[in-house]
Formats: sequence, structure tokens, C-alpha cells
Amino acid sequence: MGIVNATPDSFSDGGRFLAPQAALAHARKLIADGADILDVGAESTRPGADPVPAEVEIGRLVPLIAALRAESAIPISVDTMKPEVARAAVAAGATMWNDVAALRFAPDALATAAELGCDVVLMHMQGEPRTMQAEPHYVDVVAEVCAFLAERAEASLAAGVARERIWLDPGIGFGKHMTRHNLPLLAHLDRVVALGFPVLLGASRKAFIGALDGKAKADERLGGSIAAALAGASAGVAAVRVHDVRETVQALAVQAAIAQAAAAQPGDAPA
Ligand code: HH2
Repeated sequence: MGIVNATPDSFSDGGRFLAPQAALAHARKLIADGADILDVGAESTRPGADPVPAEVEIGRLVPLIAALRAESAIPISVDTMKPEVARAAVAAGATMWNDVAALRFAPDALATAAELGCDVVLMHMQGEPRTMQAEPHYVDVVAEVCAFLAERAEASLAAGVARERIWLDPGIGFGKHMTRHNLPLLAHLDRVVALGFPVLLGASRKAFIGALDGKAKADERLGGSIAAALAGASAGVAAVRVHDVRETVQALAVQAAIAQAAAAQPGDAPA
């Protein structure tokens, strides 16, 4: 899943793709680089980001989604917490609603997801974006994230979202201490996968990588982002949400080829 942030202030690439033509050109590049899904967003979720009114989000997203849909059949995900934005995005051609609030923040979120009938990503977050990094606290982070995701899947099913539409995401960096919480989650992704839904992992360029590597800035975290994507693939996640599609696709292809070679009998001809 390639990321298109049509925002002035995203943590890793804010302002680069706010102009509609720049966002469209970036989306085209991600498709050419091998993305299977695009995730387009118009409101940053980083701590301290300015909230964006629904009309502004819609104004940034709908022309972009409609232009992409006119030229490509690629699945398009919309990264928003607002049901009215998801509704407008799906009308313009989006096929997935990526809600970092897991359909909790708006009273009509669950009903809207059921009505739209699109894929839905339910992501774990402790707290809310503005303050989530203040003092995240868990007794057992992996168990608590898994319990939360199972509860949100149940709530979605009860509201009428079809089982095959539901994706889960552990929410790396969302109300998590950089290493104490993110690393156990990355180490035990198999437990999130075992919940029985496709899992999306978003670790690309996140701060825990900088914490492990001498405060590397967001655009200096490619190696760590790829390491996390490979860990996700090994654990069986269905998709990784990344900024650097070309490099990630290459790494995943090499990992898959090595796994295939490992499974082959000695003397087998390569496929
Ligand atoms: N991470 C970000 C935004 N949306 N959605 C899901 N499902 N999972 C994630 O891990 C996730 C997400 C943050 O990354 P980015 O979009 O690059 O930054 P910003 O929120 O500042 O726009």
C-alpha cells in the first residue's frame, strides 16, 4: 500500500503533495513502482497536527480520487476519521476506508461503514492523535491491542459490516512508546494475524526507527522501514503501508524468493 499524503503537515512528507497535480503525479509513481493499493489522506494524524474540517478534506481528496479512478483500476483507500469524508471518497471511487479511530470517534461511523460496503481498516490507537504520545501505558501491549482489535471487529460485524471487508492494524506509533510498545507489537504480529482478518502494518519512516538509529530523521529511515516490512511479511500480514514502494517491493520479492528456495528440494530447477 503506497501512501499519498495530500497534507501540508504530515510527519514524513508534509507539504510535498498538497497541490493536486503533485499528489496525482506521486500516486502515478507509486503505481508504476508496484503498489497494489493506494492510501490517500488529507489530514495528518501526527501529534499536534491541526485538525482539518471535513469540507477541506473532501476538497483535497475527491478530485484526486476521481482523477486516479479515471485512469486506473487500483484499489484506493481513504485515510480519514470522518464518515462524511469516507462517503464522499467512496462516491468518487475509493474502495477502502482506513480509519485510524477504528470507527469509534464519530457516532455514525459504524453505520456508515456498513452502508458503504467498502473494505474497512480498523486500527488500534490509545488516546487521540493530539495527545496520544503524552504518556502511553499498557500492562501487556500485545494482549491489549489484540483485545481491542477483536472488540472493534465484533462491533463492526454487529453493525452490519461484512466479515470479508474487515482489516486490522496494530497502529504502530499511535499511543505507543517508541521502543517499549512498538517493538513487542512488531515481534508478535503473528498474534494479530491469528485474529483471523487481513492485517495492515504501517511502520514506514516512524519515530521508533529514529529512536533505534541515532535520531535518524523521517527521510533517513528507509532501511528500518524495510526491516519492519519484512518482519510483517514473515508474520503473515496482508499489506504494508509504505512511503517507499519501489524499495519495499524489491525487498519483499527477494524475501519471497529466498523463502521459495528454502522450501525447494536440493537439485530443483529454479522457477
Ligand atoms: N499511520 C499513519 C497514518 N495512517 N493508517 C493506518 N491504517 N496505519 C498506520 O500505521 C497509519 C495510518 C501515519 O503516517 P503518515 O500518513 O505518513 O503521516 P501523517 O499521519 O502525519 O499524515
